[in-house]
Amino acid sequence: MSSLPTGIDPAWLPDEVLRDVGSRRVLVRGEGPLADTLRGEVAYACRKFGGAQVTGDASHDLCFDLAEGGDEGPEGFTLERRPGLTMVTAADPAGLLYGWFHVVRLGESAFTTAPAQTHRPAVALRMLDHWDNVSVHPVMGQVERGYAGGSLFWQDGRARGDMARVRAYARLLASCGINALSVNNVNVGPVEARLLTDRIEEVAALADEFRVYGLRVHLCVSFAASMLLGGLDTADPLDERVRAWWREAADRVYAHIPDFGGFVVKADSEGQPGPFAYGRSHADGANLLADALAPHGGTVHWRAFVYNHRQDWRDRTTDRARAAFDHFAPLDGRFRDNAVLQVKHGPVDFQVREPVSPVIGAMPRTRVAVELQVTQEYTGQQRHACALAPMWAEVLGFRPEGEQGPSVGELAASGGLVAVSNAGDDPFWTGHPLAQFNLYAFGRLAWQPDADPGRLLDEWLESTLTPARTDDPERLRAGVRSVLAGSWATYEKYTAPLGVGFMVQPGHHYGPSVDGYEYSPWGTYHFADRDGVGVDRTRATGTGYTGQYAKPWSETYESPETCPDELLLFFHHVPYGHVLHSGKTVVQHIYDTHFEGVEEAEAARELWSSLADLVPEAWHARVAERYEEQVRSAREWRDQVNSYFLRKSGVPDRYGRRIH
Ligand code: GCV
Repeated sequence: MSSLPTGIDPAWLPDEVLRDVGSRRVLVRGEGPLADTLRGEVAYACRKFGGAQVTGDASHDLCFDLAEGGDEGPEGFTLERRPGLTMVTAADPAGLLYGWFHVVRLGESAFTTAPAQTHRPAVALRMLDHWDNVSVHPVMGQVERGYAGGSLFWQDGRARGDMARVRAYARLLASCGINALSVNNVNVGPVEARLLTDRIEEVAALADEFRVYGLRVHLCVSFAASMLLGGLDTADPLDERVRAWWREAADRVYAHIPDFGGFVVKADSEGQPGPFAYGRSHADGANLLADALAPHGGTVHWRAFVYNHRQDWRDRTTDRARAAFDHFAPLDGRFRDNAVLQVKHGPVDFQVREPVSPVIGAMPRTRVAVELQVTQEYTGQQRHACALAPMWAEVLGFRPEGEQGPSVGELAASGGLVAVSNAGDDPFWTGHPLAQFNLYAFGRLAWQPDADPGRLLDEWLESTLTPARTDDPERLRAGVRSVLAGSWATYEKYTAPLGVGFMVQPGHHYGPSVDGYEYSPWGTYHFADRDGVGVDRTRATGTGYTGQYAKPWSETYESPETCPDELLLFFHHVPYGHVLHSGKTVVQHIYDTHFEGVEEAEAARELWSSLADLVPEAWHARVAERYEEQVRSAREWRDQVNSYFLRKSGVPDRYGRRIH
């Protein structure tokens, strides 16, 4: 552990959080790279705060030790707090390292007497996907859907080589529980494809940095690599030459990176090549790569984001929400053990409100990973404050088979929890400093999917806004808590209503354009006319999508009487006068929430400005500037959405407020 590169925000690990552990006498037992990392952490903390790292039999008040026969399992640890001695024991050094970060979070209370507690990650694979391009993409830039500057790994077609920054990132990720990441975009361009072959050393150099904090590196690969890089005339997954090519490719990767995690693949999706070109199934495609990785212990993450992005908007029989289930559910049981189907949490595309994807509960014989989006593509692009932990907690707590069945968090244990990262080379890591919470919360929820998002917010506030950074931590934390806690709900209020989705400007997806995607080929429509709005996805009269759910949800969603208000327009086309469970009509709900959302954004901006004397200046200025933009944008959303529905419906606002 060394100091952070100058000018880089320490996020939730300012030195101050090491005070309570760094003033102790600390003993670390255990061998290997992760135990060495832990020793480096201890040495750094003790140097800063006057403690000592001791060896052998020397007296100590904090001890990290490997223990055989415990029930912690991989990466787990037991914490025992007795008078005068706090002990962390684990079956492996990774567990000790996670135990260290836990003790750091506890601070002084790690040294009070308490019953022993064992902590285990509920999900074995806790992964971040970087949509980073090696070369700057002409439309998408360096990081696709990135709102935090350039890539931490790549610049101008080359490895960036800023290893101090990469190491600091690895440390932040490990401290919140993340143990894997992919380092290039799922849309694999011709330059990026070569990371698999002649540029594998660049990936190996990153893997060296991440390994010391317990993270395994994965790579996105092109399904057509055997043609692009191997000179074959086919990528047919059943062709023996293709299979041999992938085996050799995997062997070469492992010769450079012995603990390589595996491949991530976007196939037959938004222009990426895939097995359909050869009349093969996605199980054939995934198994080809799984077989190549199997001898080395690697895994293929095969994305289920497969749909027709060249749809004719006039064609009412095609429903993008249905696509993943229609393609993949019939393949249940046909994937290898080291193939994981990676499913976006909602059926469309990371909207502010979607139902949970029916694929997640429909494939009991397939390992499923659930994919979330930490980067805020559709939730304000890190110009708006939008804390996503409450949304993710809802998703992870959803039970596809009703109360008796497993939750999404439990189902994800088979394949993992994965999220698209929001970090880049911005000095605050995440563009909007408050978006650091989203990164932190993802890691903590991946470790414990049923964690309370409010508690995670407090945890993050305590470690980020320490007394060294502010004169009044309590007031500051209370202020930031109040601007963040309801920020997802606020964002939802002033954007697309009642689960209908999109209404964003095409291409970059920022700001309102109610009909922006209405006559496009992307399959994202709201069907507003003079009488009503929403997508009929019922079995009775619509696309039949509700039938992809098990009971009780297939019934709950089928009827507007039982469908939850917040998802009404996702499942139903209803008249503007339809009365919600809240007692309001749909159109009045639209007007009210849009006025409220702007008022809430304005109130958050005022609250933030009242904290000016308490927040480090650079932080304050960056967030203040973002709140100006958030309020401007929220008003634009309000006025466009409200005007649109007033003009379509002719129904006036019952309170006579000005709608343009
Ligand atoms: C990486 C959405 C985004 C794309 C992204 C895609 C995906 O369509 O807008 O930028 O591509 O999802 O998840 O593959």
